[in-house]
Amino acid sequence: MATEKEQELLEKLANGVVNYDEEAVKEAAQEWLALGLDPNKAVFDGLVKGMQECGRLYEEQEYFVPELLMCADALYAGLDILRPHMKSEDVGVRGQVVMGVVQGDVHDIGKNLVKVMFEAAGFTVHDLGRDVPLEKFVEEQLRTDSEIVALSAMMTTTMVGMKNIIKAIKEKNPKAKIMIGGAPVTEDIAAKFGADGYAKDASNALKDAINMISSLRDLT
Ligand code: B12
Repeated sequence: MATEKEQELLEKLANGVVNYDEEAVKEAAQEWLALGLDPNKAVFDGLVKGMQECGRLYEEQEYFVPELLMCADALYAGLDILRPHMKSEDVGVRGQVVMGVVQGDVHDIGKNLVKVMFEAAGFTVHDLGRDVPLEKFVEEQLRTDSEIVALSAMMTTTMVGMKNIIKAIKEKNPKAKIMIGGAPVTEDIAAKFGADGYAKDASNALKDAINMISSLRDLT
């Protein structure tokens, strides 16, 4: 249960994102850390909650793209402060992951949160950024010999591109494990596209990645 102070700061973080008030977000993030509270909670129960509300306002046509861009800036201002303090328990497994948002899609907040979780657990992340062409994923997996490729898509239109990326990677390296995610992606879609895994959020993504790497190491 969050204390009254925690609740107040979580609301300040969420409202700061919704009202694209970078200063309020920064203040709340700093105060949160000064109190020695868990930064993961501030990110997921504060910043991300605020962004979910922005999505609702966009759907109701109260917000448009310019507002969403400012909300994203406010979220990133908070994440910049909290990220260096985010920690995860020692998960005992480490690996390399190629990560990116698929071609045509610039929604990178979710991907960056998955990255934060992976890095906190000691994984090496080769981040290709957003709007990444198919062949970049294939090249980077081969170049780095990463065990996992993590693909993110936030639009139904761009999600379909994942199928071709999965096929191309598997052709070049059948051993590479591919996990996909993003709001429109489901377990069913992941199975249909031939992915090895799907997770609905960043902490489940990390759990899946640990399982995938453990299973690969059991094979060798
Ligand atoms: C913020 C936002 C934007 C910002 C993005 C800023 C940025 N730097 O990311 C901007 C303003 C740029 C934007 C633009 C557009 N957007 Co927009 N946007 C959103 C919004 C409101 C929030 C997305 C978000 O950040 N959520 C918060 C994060 C934390 O959640 P998440 O991304 O889902 O990530 C979590 C999980 O999905 C998972 N995950 C994510 N990736 C991965 C990867 C792996 C491997 C795994 C395992 C898990 C995983 O873990 C994450 C953390 O827990 C959504 C609304 C919504 N309901 O999602 C619309 C939304 C995604 N956008 C939409 C649209 C239509 C657009 C535009 C086309 C609008 C326009 N007319 O121009 C453009 C497209 C630009 C492009 N080519 O990509 C639609 C997509 C509709 C659809 N089904 O296809 C949505 C759903 C809004 C809506 N209801 O219509 N958008």
